[in-house]
Amino acid sequence: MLNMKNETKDFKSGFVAIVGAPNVGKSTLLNQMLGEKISITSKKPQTTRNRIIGIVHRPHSQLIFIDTPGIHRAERALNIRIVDVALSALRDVDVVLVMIDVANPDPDSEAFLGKKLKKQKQPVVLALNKIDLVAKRTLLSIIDNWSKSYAFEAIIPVSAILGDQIDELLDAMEALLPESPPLYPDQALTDMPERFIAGEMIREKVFRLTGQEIPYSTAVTVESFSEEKRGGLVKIHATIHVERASQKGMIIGKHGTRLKMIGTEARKEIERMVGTKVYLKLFVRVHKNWSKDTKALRRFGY
Ligand SMILES: Nc1nc2c(ncn2[C@@H]2O[C@H](COP(=O)(O)OP(=O)(O)OP(=O)(O)O)[C@@H](O)[C@H]2O)c(=O)[nH]1
Ligand SMILES: [Mg+2]
Repeated sequence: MLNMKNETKDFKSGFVAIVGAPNVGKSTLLNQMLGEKISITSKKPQTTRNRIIGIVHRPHSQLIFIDTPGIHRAERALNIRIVDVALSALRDVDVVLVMIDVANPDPDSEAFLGKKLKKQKQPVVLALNKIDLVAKRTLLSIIDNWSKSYAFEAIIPVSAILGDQIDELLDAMEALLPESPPLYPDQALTDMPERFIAGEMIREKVFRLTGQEIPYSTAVTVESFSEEKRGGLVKIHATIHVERASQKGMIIGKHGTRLKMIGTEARKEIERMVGTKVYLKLFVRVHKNWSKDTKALRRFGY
């Protein structure tokens, strides 16, 4: 007889969309739940631009998370596109996890998101993130306010960065999943190719190591990603696209120092992911006003 252990009634599996305003800590939470970094993070809003899938395996459940771009009122073609990505992730999931930042309320984005949620039929869990930054009394009044605003299935205060209350949050979401055999193989962490994550890691370093408008004018494409059969070296050629010649100069920096820093930091992070040495070659190109050009957006993966 077949072994049906994981395929019977006592197993749950399903999709959870993580949504919220920019910068609330959605990607930090995903990485914390996975115990691995697959989604890039930074202090600056609008870091995430695609749907990022991460799979959490528990003894009686499998939770498939979709990290999404921060939802905000968007104007540029790129931003309209990324908000669309976030909203469309809401469509086919079993549970919605809304996250807010208790230390930095964003009433405008929260109101915008609230309107969208009213149309949702799925159960919604609220994670109040960054509790490490506020006093307990403040937190209690925030919980009180939010509990009056919507019929959440659960409200869980967490610290994504410290990992506080993450199990409680997972328990709350697990309880809402449908009974189902696992939808992904046992060890699967994500379904995104390493090539894509490598490009994201390069983009993260640009977000972290440059200022002003540069991060928002940057896209990264990976031209080649090849693994040598012997020696286990991974060779990557990638291009950093910017919108103006002056931005190219800022990315490269004096005597190439900034580009070197971006390359070194990205390489170390990619090495951790692939578990072998990496050779990373970066190019910088100007593609005028790409973030306003829908054709270019598609070419760059948005
Ligand atoms: N103090 C504190 N900082 C946090 C916590 N969670 C995330 N952060 C920080 O908040 C910033 C934003 O985190 P991200 O995970 O990139 O936020 P995000 O919601 O994915 O942002 P977008 O992708 O831009 O929408 C980073 O600097 C994180 O280190 C937390 O629990 N406590
Ligand atoms: Mg993010």
